[in-house]
This record gives sequence, C-alpha cells and structure tokens, in this order.
Amino acid sequence: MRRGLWPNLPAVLFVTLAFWGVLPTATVATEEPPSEPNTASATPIVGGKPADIDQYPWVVYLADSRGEQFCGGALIAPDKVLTAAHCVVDRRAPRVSVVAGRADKNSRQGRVLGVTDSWVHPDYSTPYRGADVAVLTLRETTSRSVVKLAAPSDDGLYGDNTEATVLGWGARSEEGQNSDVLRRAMVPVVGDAECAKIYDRQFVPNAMVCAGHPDGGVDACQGDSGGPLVVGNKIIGIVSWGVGCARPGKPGVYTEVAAYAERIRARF
Ligand code: 4AZ
Repeated sequence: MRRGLWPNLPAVLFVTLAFWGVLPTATVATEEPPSEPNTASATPIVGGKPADIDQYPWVVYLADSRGEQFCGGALIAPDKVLTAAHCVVDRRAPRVSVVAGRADKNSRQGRVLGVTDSWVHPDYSTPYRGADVAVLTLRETTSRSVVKLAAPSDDGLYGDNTEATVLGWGARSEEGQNSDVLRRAMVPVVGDAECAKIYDRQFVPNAMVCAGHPDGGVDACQGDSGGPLVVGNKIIGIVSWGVGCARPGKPGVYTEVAAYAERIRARF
C-alpha cells in the first residue's frame, strides 16, 4: 500500500489538466447565474435528439488518456481533425485520441485513432478573442468520409436564420453530464449585428458566428466544444463559447470556419 500525498500527485495533476480544456467556457457559463428557472434544463447537446452517426460519418470526439470524451471534432481530411483551440491548447498531442465512428461512448464501435500533432491557431488566446481553431493530425489515415469547409465565398450559409445543425456528446443541460450518445440539434444562425448587440465586445464578427433560437431551449453545451455546426455538407462553425446553455437571448457562439478556411487548409 502506498501512503502519503506524493503518490497521488500525478492523479491530481491529471484531473487538473483534464478539466483545463473546458474551463474557459465553463467559467463563462457560470459567470451570470440564471435569473429565472432555466426551462431548457428539463429538455434533452440541449434540446436535441440522438443522431445517426452514419448520417454524419465525419463527426468524432476527443478522448483523454483515460478514454473519457471531453470535446468534439470533425474529420476534414483522411488524417486531419478540426476542433477548437481551447480543447487542445493545454494537452500534448499523444495524450489526446480521436474516436471515429462511435455514436455510443459505451460501445466499441468505430476506431480509436492516435494523434501525432496538434496545431493551434497562432492568434488564439481565449475563445472571446476568436481564432478558437485547432487541427489535429492522426497517426493513421481513415477511410471515413470528410466534411467540407465553408469558404469565404459561402457567405450565404452565414445569413440570418439559416438553419444549421450542431452535433456533439456534450451536456444536455447546464449542470448536466455529457451525453453517452451523439446528439444533434437544429439552430438558426443569428446575424452578426444582432449577436454584437447581445455579447458586445466579446463577439468578434469576423471571427465568430452565433446560432440559437431567440427563446433558447436548444444549444450546444459543455462538452460539445470543438464539435461541428453544419449546413448541408459544409462545416460553418466550431462550438466555442456561450453564456450558459440554451438560455433565451443567449445564442451559442461558434468559430467562423470560413474566416479560417485558408489557414486550416494550409495544414493538409
Ligand atoms: C462549453 O463549456 C460550452 N452554449 C460550449 C458551448 C456553449 C456553452 C458552453 C454554448 O464547452
């Protein structure tokens, strides 16, 4: 039997590091306590439904060295995964793995893929300044299909009220635990002018895009970070931050993929 604190130190460090990836957004989620009961917390991502991974074969999750899911991602090339910078900035590449083709975390479906490199956008500092984008390189290539990146010419996909789909294994309510199964939800894009009114200087229009219903109820939440926001067969956003989850008047904020498409593609 081991005694004393010292043998437990690696475990303490591990837990600290494990939580670090979600802390920046989680902090904001609790910054402003709900002023009234959160109607969204009772609904089942928040307000979504289970998704068929065969319909979204490129959606993946990131797992820590214990195999625990902590973020989402998307295959954008046979050996590249797009995710949020805040998911991986404090984790070294070999400690993160990518799980592809596994809708149910308790199953052994799909594959666990090693990560050899993690590129974080050089302008990234916190999610509220933009550039919340990272590209992981896989040890092996996959034969799964990939999702296309929205490009600057895809303006139309970012129009007010465009119906987008967000996917993830994150929490189903603000204080809830991550979901065991992949979920999806439809959220309308909220125009830059409107979102700037809501989030003031924390919203950077040329780096971020917002999505959510005015009445709340449907949203990405903790654990969904890094996951995709898609329109048709294109990824237009990466789950980045928000104030709580699914609160009325507080849309989710996503990295604007089109704004970073060139830098992302340079990693292929
Ligand atoms: C998070 O903590 C998080 N409602 C992600 C998305 C949103 C809030 C929090 C958006 O990872």
